[in-house]
Amino acid sequence: MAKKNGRTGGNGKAAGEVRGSGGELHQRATGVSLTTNQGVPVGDDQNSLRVGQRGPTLLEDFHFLEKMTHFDHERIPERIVHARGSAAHGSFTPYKNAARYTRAAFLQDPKVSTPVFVRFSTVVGGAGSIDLPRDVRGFATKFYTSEGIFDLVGNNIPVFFIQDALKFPDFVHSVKMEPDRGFPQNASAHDTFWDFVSLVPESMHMLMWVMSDRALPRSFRTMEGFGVNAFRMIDAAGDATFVKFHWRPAIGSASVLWDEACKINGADQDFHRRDLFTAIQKGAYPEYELSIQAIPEDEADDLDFDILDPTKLIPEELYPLVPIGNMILDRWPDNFFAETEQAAFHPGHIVPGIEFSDDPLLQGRIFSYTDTQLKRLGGPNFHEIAINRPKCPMHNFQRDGMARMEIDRGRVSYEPNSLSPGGPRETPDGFVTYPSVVTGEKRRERSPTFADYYSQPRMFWRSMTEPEQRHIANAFTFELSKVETVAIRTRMLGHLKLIEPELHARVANAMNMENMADVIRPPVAPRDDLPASPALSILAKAPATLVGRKVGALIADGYDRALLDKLRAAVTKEGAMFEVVGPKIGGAQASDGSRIAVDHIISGGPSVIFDAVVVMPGAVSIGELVTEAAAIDWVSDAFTHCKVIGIALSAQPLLDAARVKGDEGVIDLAGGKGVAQFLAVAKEGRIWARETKVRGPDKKPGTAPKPKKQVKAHNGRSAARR
Ligand code: HDE
Repeated sequence: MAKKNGRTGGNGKAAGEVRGSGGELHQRATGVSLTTNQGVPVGDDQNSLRVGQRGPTLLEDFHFLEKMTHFDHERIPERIVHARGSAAHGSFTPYKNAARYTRAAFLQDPKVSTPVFVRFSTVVGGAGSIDLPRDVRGFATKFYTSEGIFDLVGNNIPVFFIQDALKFPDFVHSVKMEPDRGFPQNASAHDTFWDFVSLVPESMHMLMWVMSDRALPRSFRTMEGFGVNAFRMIDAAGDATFVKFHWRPAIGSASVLWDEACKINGADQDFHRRDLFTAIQKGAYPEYELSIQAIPEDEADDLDFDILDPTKLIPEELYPLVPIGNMILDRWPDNFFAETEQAAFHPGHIVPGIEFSDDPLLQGRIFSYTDTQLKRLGGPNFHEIAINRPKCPMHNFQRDGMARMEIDRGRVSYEPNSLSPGGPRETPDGFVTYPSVVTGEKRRERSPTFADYYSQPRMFWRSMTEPEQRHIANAFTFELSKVETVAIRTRMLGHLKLIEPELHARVANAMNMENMADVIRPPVAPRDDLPASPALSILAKAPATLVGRKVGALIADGYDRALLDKLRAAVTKEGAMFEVVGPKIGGAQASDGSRIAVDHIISGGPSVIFDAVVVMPGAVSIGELVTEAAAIDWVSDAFTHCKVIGIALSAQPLLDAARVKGDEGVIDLAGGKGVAQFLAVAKEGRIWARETKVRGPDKKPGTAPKPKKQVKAHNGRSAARR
């Protein structure tokens, strides 16, 4: 066969080009042979083996059979939940010795870091679905500790829908696409989901979270994480403490608005994946602090709610977070499939010093994850896949099975044995289960301590700032308006009435379904005395910062180059990213004659992908821009999404076309202090006062606190014992 390198010009042949027998153009020789998976050099990768030139293909074409079989199996079954995920490598370093709580080796020495692999995910949609549906996010961390793998398989919401693992298949079936029609993909706004949850009142607390801004994170980098279930930590003396795990993002939490999410999904359906990738690429490494809430075993019974009930949380104001260490994610996986897709997380992967509680959801999870891996990863050897392999020594007598990688040596594959003197043995300081005492009759019964379904949802509502309450009411309205069965809507209205009359009133009013709520009798009357927990609000504790955020500037011919340079420098100095948007990808010409390329064209970089924006077209191009729908949308979306907008004088006609009214968030960049003022206001986040003017009919003056102001907090641990 010819080995010459060929180049085409149009559809013709370049001079000296040689085609192979399949008509393909040959590439430059590399000295590396293409082989089969058995290492056999392949002579022809263009033509299958057939009888003559036009006859049937032969079954003996082992190269074809191998290649096609491999291809046919290139996709493994996606995860039944959490199918769409994005992951990164990094490391975890404890702040100090946590021996007070646990003997876990990776939590003892601040000089020793532990490698981690973190996978973030949506829950409901398939692997190719959008990044910004209204949904819970998974936050699963694999710690490769010196004593084995510890998987902290958490979510970005601290409670869950159900109390018993037996109900998980029902819950997931209800929220996934409906089986007869195959839609909706990745949306809870449909009848079967609301039918199920409205019949299962334990889901009310989680519904409040899922209807809140928590379900629309701005980025994986601005998302909290929670272990949800109670675990135990065991110290060197064998004493136990109940713990709840919390991750806090270093740059603070942030979310997007629903309308923004809908538009982002259109503009960039890989929004979160791209954001994580880009941040790591640019060295803006995502960072999270790991904390625990530590509840001594003898105090657990005095809590208002059962520590084993995963639909309840323990307010931080009662048991403050104890910071344990810091995690930095600094490396994108080399191969998405090999690592992100094949990663097998499991809440049952624990290390000495960390143990389970009897939470009935957690107990069921311990079975489900192994079972899932067997199916997804094809057999019992998934621990041998590179991403799942422990980074400490691993020896036992398990053998064989599908896709065994290890070539086990010797005649001994059992224990005890005397024929393998150097073989693995039990170690006295290995894992020994904490001897908690369990008594009782065998029963299928829920503990009455799990029965208060409405008090914590009410506490959650009362802990929100006014914009957050507005978003919750709007989300219920949106979702229930998508429910076709009226009886499901009226049932849900009955629950909302029990959670908080004000919430019910807003939703019923927005749906024009007042006085239609079902009467629902709660097994335990909702409490009215739980103090608000400000820690539950994103806005009440939002830091004033631009670190890790993204500012976009809309330019066009005639823009002010000096202003753009000044902005870029100032924004970058704040730790934010700066991107430029213009009518043509090749760039725009500044008033001083210089030209820079832009990062996005206007329709390709809509303002929804930025946290704050600048509108600075030139006088010469403004006439064209005001007739360009994408440019008008760019500005009007930024305004209705309550973003801070910096403007150059030349922008006014475009602002008029976008019907932007001046307010405290529309900032004139002219003058020496313009840029500094823009940054100062942008750090504060969105202009919430604008929201009720441009969106949302259901704002009612209520008792809700304002963002940034302290709401009435728990007044100490004694509150737990009332
Ligand atoms: Fe999971 N969950 N889950 N889950 N879960 C899975 O395991 C399950 C629950 C969570 O990035 C599955 O490998 C049951 C709570 C995350 O790969 C499956 C119950 C929390 C991920 C499974 C729960 C989670 C999963 C599907 C109720 C937060 C993705 C694929 C009893 C604390 C991990 C897989 C990754 C994945 C079962 C409830 C978090 C089916 C039975 C509560 C982050 O085994």
